[in-house]
Amino acid sequence: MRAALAGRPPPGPSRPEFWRSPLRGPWLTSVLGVVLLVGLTVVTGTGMLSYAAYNPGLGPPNDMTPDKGLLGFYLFPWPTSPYWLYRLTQGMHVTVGLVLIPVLLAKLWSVIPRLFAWPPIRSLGHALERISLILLVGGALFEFVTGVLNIQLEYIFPGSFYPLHFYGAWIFLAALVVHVALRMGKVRAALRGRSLREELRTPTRRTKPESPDEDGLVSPAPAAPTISRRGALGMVGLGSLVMLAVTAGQSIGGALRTTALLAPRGQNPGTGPNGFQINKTAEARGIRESDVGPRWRLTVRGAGREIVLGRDRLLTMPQHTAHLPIACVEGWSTTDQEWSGVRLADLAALAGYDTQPPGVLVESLQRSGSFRSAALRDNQVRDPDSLLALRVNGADLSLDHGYPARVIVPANPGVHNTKWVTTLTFGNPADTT
Ligand SMILES: Nc1nc2c(c(=O)[nH]1)N[C@H]1C(S)=C(S)[C@@H](COP(=O)(O)O)O[C@H]1N2
Ligand SMILES: [Mo]
Repeated sequence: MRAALAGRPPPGPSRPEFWRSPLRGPWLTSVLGVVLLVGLTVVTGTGMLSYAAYNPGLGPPNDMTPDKGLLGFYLFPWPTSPYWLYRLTQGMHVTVGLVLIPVLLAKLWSVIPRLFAWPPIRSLGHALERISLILLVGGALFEFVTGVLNIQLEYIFPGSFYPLHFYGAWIFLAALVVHVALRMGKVRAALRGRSLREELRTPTRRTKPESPDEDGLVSPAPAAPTISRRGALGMVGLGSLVMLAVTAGQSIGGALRTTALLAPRGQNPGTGPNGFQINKTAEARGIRESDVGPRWRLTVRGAGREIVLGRDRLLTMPQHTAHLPIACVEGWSTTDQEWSGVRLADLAALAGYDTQPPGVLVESLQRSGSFRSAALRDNQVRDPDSLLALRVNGADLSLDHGYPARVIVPANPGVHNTKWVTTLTFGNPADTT
C-alpha cells in the first residue's frame, strides 16, 4: 500500500510535469511571500485595533464575541484622540486588505503544485505541516472573503460577521506564525539566490527556470516563457494599484471619492449640509415620521435620576461645535463635518454626574436590527468634543443622519455613533477589559 502510494502519482495535477510555468520557483514565491507578510502585518494589526475600538470589554451590546477568553488579552480603552484615529486605522485595514488580493492570488498560484503533492501524506510531520497549510490558506481565503462580503454586501452569511472574522483571524494568525517560522530559512536562501534588480532587468526571452528545488515548485518540464518574472510581478503590482485606485477614495474623500468605483456606498452622497455618506437610511431601519415628530423625547437616566427632554429644550442648553468624521468599519469615511449639539458630559451632569462622568448606554428609536444601541466608555463621555448632535454643517440633521439627535464621538467607529437616540443611561457597565 505504502509502496503503491509512494510510487508514480495518478495522471493529472499530482504529476510534477503537469505544471509547466517556467516562472514558478522558490524565488518568485518568496518575493510574493515577503510582500504579503508585510501587508498582512498591517492588515492584522489594524484589524486588532478595529476590534479594540468597539470596546468589547464594556459587555453587551458592544461585545459580539463574549467567549473570546484569552484572545482579548490586548484590549485597552480606545482613545478619543487623535480624533481621526479610527478613520486612519480602519481605512488602512480595508484598503491594504483589498490591495493585497492580487498578491494573495499570485502567491497561491505560485505554490499550487504543492496542493497536489504526491503522496498526499508522507509522515506524521508531513501530515501536521499540511494541516497547518490548510488552516493558513483556508484562513486567509476565509478572512478575505468575509471581509469583502461585509463591505460589499453586508452580512449575507449566517451569523454575525464579527465573531466569524475575529475567530477566523486568530486561526489564520496562528497558522501564519507557524508557516513563517518553518519557511523563513528557505525564503532567505531563495532571495539570496537571485538579485531582484537583475530579475527586473530580465526580459521574457532571457527568462530561465529556477534550479530544481526540493519542494517541487520548479517545473521539471518547463514550457517556454510567455512572460518574464518582471512582467508577472508587474501584472500583480498593476492589479494592486487598480484596487487601490478604485477604493482608496472612499476613505480619503474629497475629489477622490468619485474614483472609488468599488465603494459600496456610492460615489455621490448628494449636496447640501447633509450631503455626506449614509450607512443605513431611516427607512431601512424602520424609523417612522411619527417617532421623530414633536412627540419625540430624550430620556436621560443616571444616579437615581430620570429627566425627559424635548428637542427644543436640548437646543436651549449650551451648544458646542466639533469637526469630526464618520468612519465606518466598512472602510469608508467622511471628511470632517461640523457637528453641533449638547456635550455628553453636560447631559451626564443633568443626570447627576457633575464631575468625572461614567460611561453611557445609548439607545435608539430603532426597534430591532443591529446597532440600535451602543455603550460608550467614560473617556468617550468626558471628551469635550463628544456630542449628542442636533445639527450638522449649519442645518438640522436630516432624518437619514439621525434626526432628531445622534451621538458623535471623536475616533469612535461609525457604528457606535448611534442615530435617532432616545435614551441615555449613564453609569459604568461591567468593564471586563
Ligand atoms: N440607530 C442606528 N444608528 C446607527 C446605525 C444604525 O443602523 N442604526 N448605523 C451606524 C453605522 S454602521 C454608521 S457607519 C454610522 C453612519 O452614520 P451616517 O449614516 O450618518 O453617515 O451610523 C451608525 N449609527
Ligand atoms: Mo458603519
